[in-house]
Amino acid sequence: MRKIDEPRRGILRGLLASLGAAALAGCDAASRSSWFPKVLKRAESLSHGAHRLVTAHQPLVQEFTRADLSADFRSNGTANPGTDIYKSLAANHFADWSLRVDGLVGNPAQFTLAQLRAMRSRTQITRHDCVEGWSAIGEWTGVPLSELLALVQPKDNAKYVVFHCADPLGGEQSFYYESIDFDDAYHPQTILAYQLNGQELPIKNGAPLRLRVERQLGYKHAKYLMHIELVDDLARIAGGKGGFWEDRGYEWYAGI
Ligand SMILES: Nc1nc2c(c(=O)[nH]1)N[C@H]1C(S)=C(S)[C@@H](COP(=O)(O)O)O[C@H]1N2
Ligand SMILES: [Mo]
Repeated sequence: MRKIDEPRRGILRGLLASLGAAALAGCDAASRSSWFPKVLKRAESLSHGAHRLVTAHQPLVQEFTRADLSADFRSNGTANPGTDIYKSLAANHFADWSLRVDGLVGNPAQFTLAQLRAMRSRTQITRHDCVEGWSAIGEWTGVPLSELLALVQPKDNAKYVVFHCADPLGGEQSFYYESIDFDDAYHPQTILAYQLNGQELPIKNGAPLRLRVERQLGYKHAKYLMHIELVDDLARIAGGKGGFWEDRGYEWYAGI
């Protein structure tokens, strides 16, 4: 039988799980040899689907109860983007805001807040850890990033999800941005949050929409989302290191 290399074996395992053991039970050696190359071919074209299946079963980070909530979820970094565009969006309660999702996708799309709110939601009480030495526990509600990705259909060469934000933290042309890989993108606790502690997301915490990527440190949790871009390489974006703080020396991988 053909040798399978390690990364592909992981993908194949996910695919096999989805096909179900029953389908495999009746295979004799002869049929397996004609069936096997077909599965490999399909695994390649389905690599994001298979990846999603595998990643969806990764362990969750600890979740807390309402009794554990921090009295105030403090703001860090930008507390208000303050640009003319952001001010006019906020003045209209973000009714004119929409999230663009494009790049290496089969089906580029734009989502209004109302559309995001109508999608499947997840609520989670988690602890946020900032490298500056503080933590806070908050209850976040939002749409799983995996739901959005299923709609836009990532191309097989897409390797990272990049989050472009509304705040020019580094001066006029230097907007906050972040990026994650698909292990984090498909993780069940990775959501685009529009609520904090059951209320509309406050401006100080990233209104109208912010990323929660719970296995990562605070700076990965991009606030004030405007645009999500799927790419195969981070080198072409801003300073090339995958994030506003990464371009200034922080580690790209900030996870557990
Ligand atoms: N757009 C944007 N996202 C951001 C930041 C920022 O300044 N701008 N700061 C990051 C850092 S360092 C932390 S700790 C958290 C803070 O989130 P909070 O303001 O809700 O506490 O947001 C992260 N995401
Ligand atoms: Mo932070």
